[in-house]
Amino acid sequence: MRKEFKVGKTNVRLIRGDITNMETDAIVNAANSSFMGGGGVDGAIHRKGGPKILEECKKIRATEWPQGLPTGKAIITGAGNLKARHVIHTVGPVWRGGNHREAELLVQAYQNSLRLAVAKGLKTVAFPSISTGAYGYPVEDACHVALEAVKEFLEKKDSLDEVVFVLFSESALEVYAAEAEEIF
Ligand code: AR6
Repeated sequence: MRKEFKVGKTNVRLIRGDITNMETDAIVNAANSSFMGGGGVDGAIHRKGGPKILEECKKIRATEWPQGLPTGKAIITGAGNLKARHVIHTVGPVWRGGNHREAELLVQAYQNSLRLAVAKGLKTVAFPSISTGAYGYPVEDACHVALEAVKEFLEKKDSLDEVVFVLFSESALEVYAAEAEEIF
């Protein structure tokens, strides 16, 4: 199955891996609204990236988002000890059956992350499968929303070189790859 696609000038790639090993300009963190760390990808990023990331998050929390980061929004910090240059922290929706604006909020999480990357002049961005772990979004539904959101964004803005989806399991990679064949 194909794992590489093109939208305008931008490559969209699907790989299996650990997002903390990526050397992209930014990796995206599937955070929660406190953006003070947690489990899953969030835990892995803060563990491996070291305390600098949390320090920056605390400053942004104190100044810009004292009530926490709303679902669908994104912020950017450095990446501490990681090989990536930046971490974009976004909050995906908690799955509550599908009739609570989950899809719309998941689109916002992807597109606001990409918007921030473009605004900072970044060229390569890696995403995990947002919301499909602790937040319970079924991966078959989430991958459709994620790939459509990225495609829609890239059709309007062509300044990124590459968007990579880093899937943690072979099964998630297969689900994403099958859906990508339909979408791209
Ligand atoms: N690299 C790539 N993907 C990963 C990694 C990794 N190192 N680790 C896990 N995944 P989750 P969510 C996959 O739970 O559902 C946190 O506690 C994982 O298999 O990390 O958006 C936050 O603080 C799954 O497919 O994020 C929030 O409270 C996907 O990443 C909450 O979880 C997302 O799983 C956010 O939940």
